[in-house]
Amino acid sequence: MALAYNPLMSEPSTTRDRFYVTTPIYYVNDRPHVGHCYSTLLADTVARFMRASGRDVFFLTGTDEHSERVASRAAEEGMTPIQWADRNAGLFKEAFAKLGFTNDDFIRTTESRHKDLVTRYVRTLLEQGDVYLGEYSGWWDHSQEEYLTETVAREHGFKSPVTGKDLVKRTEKNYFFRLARYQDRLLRHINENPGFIRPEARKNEVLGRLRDGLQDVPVSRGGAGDGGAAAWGIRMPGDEGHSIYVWIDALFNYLSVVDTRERRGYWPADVHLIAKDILWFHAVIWPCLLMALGEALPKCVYAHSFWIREGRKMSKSLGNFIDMETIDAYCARYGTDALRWYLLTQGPMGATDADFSYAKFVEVYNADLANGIGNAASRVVNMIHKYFEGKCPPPPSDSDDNARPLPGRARDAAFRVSACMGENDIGGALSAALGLSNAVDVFINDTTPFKLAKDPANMERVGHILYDCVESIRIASVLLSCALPEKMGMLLGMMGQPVPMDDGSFEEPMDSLCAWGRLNPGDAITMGEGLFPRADGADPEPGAR
Ligand code: ME8
Repeated sequence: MALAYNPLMSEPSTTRDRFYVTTPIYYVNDRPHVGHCYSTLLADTVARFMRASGRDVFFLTGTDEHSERVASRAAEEGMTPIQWADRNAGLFKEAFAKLGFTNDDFIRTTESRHKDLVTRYVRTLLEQGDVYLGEYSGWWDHSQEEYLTETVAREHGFKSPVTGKDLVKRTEKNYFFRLARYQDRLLRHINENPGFIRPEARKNEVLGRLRDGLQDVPVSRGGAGDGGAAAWGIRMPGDEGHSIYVWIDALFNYLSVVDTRERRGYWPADVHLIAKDILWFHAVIWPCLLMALGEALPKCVYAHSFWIREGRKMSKSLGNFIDMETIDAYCARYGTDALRWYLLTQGPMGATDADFSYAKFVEVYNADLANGIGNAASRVVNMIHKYFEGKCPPPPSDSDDNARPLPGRARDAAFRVSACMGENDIGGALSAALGLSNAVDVFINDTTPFKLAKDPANMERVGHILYDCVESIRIASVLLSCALPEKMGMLLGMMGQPVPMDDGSFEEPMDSLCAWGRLNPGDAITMGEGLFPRADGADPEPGAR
């Protein structure tokens, strides 16, 4: 097929192993909220970790702009669609920049670099006969901009399964993609690649629906004489009366952005991070489109669940979204890292929804951060100041000594963090990293250096204990830096160690940073401010109105 990238031209040189992570591109009909921030945070954390591990990372997010709802909202606001899209895309960019996200690009589907390639992909599909003109009649879910089959519509009482709004019976002359043609190949791919759709529950859901068989799907809009919608969208090649259906346009972003000479090597994506609401498009329609174009398939589609609020779905009508004002208020009071930690460790990765709760936030903040890594670090640094004038004491000679549990714990933690991250198990990775700092606390309680130090004859032993502690804190900080970049950067700085750069990478790959014994006797360990001051749950919720 005619791709923008010409493989005969010289390959851009990069010898590092590539890693490509994406988020959904978000509709610009509305403002960003915690759900959008969450998916993008997951991608940011994975991207930072992979960069720190020495991978050549490309992290993509962006906005999906050719939606009918953008055109209608813009009209309500007395703006043109692009004015409305500009305004809201700006809000997404601003929100993501404030949260320190390290996306390498931000695609807006109204940009010509995307539109030109989408036109080219669809033209190829038309020329190959994978897209054809036909007539479609189905149940249109206006709130989700998708057609539902008769069975699904009936199952949900002819209401949108997502928003509960009425479905409308609609007939259109449309261009169709021959989805049915790819059913067997898709099924084989899912069965042969157990990691393709994650988590397991979502894979089973897709397999269940595939048992009903696939029907061809419309890929254009406008055949119903719906001039307004067709006018806001990418033209169907060779047919001015139709525009390309917003979902097809949007899915292609993952490919169009890297379909350039410099970036081609990033394809296929390592992981598309999405939520369960858009699983079908990503796990079924997208891979079939890619197969039709002769492209490699993404290695993993990971669909997390939803953030909910007090047990209820967040929605505009309930007005219970955790919006950017609330997010900003949490960050202002506790720091961005604290919010990152709460979302990452308590969020809806896996198959169950997660409730956003202030009480839980305070509990987790105090347990993991204030009394966890924060307290372990300050205990160790304070003792090094009290007993060793702020200089790293000498280590014992044998790191395999059975009385020294920490070197082994640090090795295991580094291994587990890496293994979990490779499986998109961010929660598992962070709990392994935090486990190392908890092990420091336990070791201090067991060995009681503060008691031993009362007798000057014990100072060598106290030094040995504190060496293992500070070295473990150093390694835990490296491992936690993808989740807590600011605070772990401060902590590493206090130990005179390399700090993560703005994109999360270090000057050296993580493997060598996590090797035991980088701190040398005599290295200055400075006292910093408390990293995570205790939170008081009696304070009103940040941003409460
Ligand atoms: O669906 N909890 O855009 P969208 C967790 N443009 N994540 C949530 C969430 C919640 N309560 N609400 C939203 C679209 N999200 C299309 C995508 S991709 C080619 C096109 C996140 O603005 C989650 O990632 O409705 C979900 O999949 C996405 O926002 C939907 O964003």
